Amino acid sequence: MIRHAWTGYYTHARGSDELCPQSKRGHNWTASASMLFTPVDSLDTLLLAGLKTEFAQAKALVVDSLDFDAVHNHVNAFETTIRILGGLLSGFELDGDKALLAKAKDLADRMINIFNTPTGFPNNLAKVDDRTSFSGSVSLATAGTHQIEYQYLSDVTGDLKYAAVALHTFEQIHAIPTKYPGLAPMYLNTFDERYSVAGESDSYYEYLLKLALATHEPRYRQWYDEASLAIEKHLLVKARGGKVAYLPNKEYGKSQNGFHHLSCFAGGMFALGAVTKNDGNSARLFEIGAALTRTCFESYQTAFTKLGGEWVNVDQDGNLKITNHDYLLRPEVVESIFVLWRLTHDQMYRDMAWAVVQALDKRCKTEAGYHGLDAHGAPHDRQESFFLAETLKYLYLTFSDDDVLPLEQFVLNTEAHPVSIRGFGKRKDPKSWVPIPDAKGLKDALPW
Ligand code: DMJ
Repeated sequence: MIRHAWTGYYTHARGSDELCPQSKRGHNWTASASMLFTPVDSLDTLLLAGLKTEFAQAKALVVDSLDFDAVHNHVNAFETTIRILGGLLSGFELDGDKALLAKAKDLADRMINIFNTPTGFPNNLAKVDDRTSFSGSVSLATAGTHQIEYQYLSDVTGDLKYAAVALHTFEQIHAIPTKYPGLAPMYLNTFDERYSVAGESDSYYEYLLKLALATHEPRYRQWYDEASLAIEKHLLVKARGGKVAYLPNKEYGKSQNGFHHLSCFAGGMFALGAVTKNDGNSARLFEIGAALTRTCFESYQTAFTKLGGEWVNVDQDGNLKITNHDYLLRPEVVESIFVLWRLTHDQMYRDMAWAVVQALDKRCKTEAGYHGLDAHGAPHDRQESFFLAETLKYLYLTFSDDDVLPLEQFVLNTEAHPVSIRGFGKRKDPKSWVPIPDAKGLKDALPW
């Protein structure tokens, strides 16, 4: 499946951001130039899957053709960090080629001004050609999803400024007023009492946990622990005697009556958070992760395509009903299935993943790659770059031996790009770690 998706891109859309697998042409995110979203997002997947020829094709495109000076339109800073910066860094981590690190550093140097704002919350529209940026409303996810990448970049370059800008943002988020301590509101500059672990919020919580795991810094662990307990207390809804569990948004004190596909990553997050901390909450939080994962998979089983559903309603008896059937090749459900497989080795999770594999092949495969589905099960003519970065990687890893990518040694960013935990891989040597200052030290270390 990985080879088929890549070859379709390489044959019909080489040099573009993404493949349109029905019309067999390329699609770019901006009018001026491609940022090679698919090749960058695919590097580590091709490497982990042992597809050497395809990896060489992707890497040659990235090293020879990725030209940030040619991108004259504003790009989404969050997407650029998680997909392009994250993809370049994990390519460097796994392959070791310093050309990939040099590209990553160049990109971060072009983007770093997004953090130079009065609030410390980054602008979310950046121009990588002239290094300017601006912002509309700032969501929790767009502010709180740069920290893994920028902190890693500090450790592998020895330059504190990258960690300083992103971790200063974490301090600013942690300091804002909140109705529910432990949770941060969905939008940071228009405080309006909306709380979520789905779109616009999701990866902030993921990055608290993964930054704590990657750096062993106790304060991020404490913030994550507070957040996970607050999610349990204020957002989690259970039904059918606890068999069904889901995470609706809470807006002005009222929970929605269902969940978004994007919230389904949280099954894996809760389980990973629980096994990496041993206290009186761990067993309960692990079970929440397992229940969230089972519920998200059950939603797939209710779909006539056996896939997806952007939105799932849950009635009072805990019955699931997909009310938005669009399926965009998203990864969150197989992400949690993969993490639960790794942490339990319960065959049930491989069976779930296999059902998804079969549905993808039946419903989404074309001659040229894989497409998403619209609400009627008809093709949505786009092979999103996260299909190769995440969906296929999580499925591949679910059927691989654990040592292909040990979770004790790597954290995966929110686009499934692995970087080493301190003590392993490119961060093996403690002498190379750039010490992380306290809140005041981070402010003092800002490069402006
Ligand atoms: C991906 O780009 C990332 O997983 C992100 O965190 C959320 N949205 C998409 C996939 O659905």
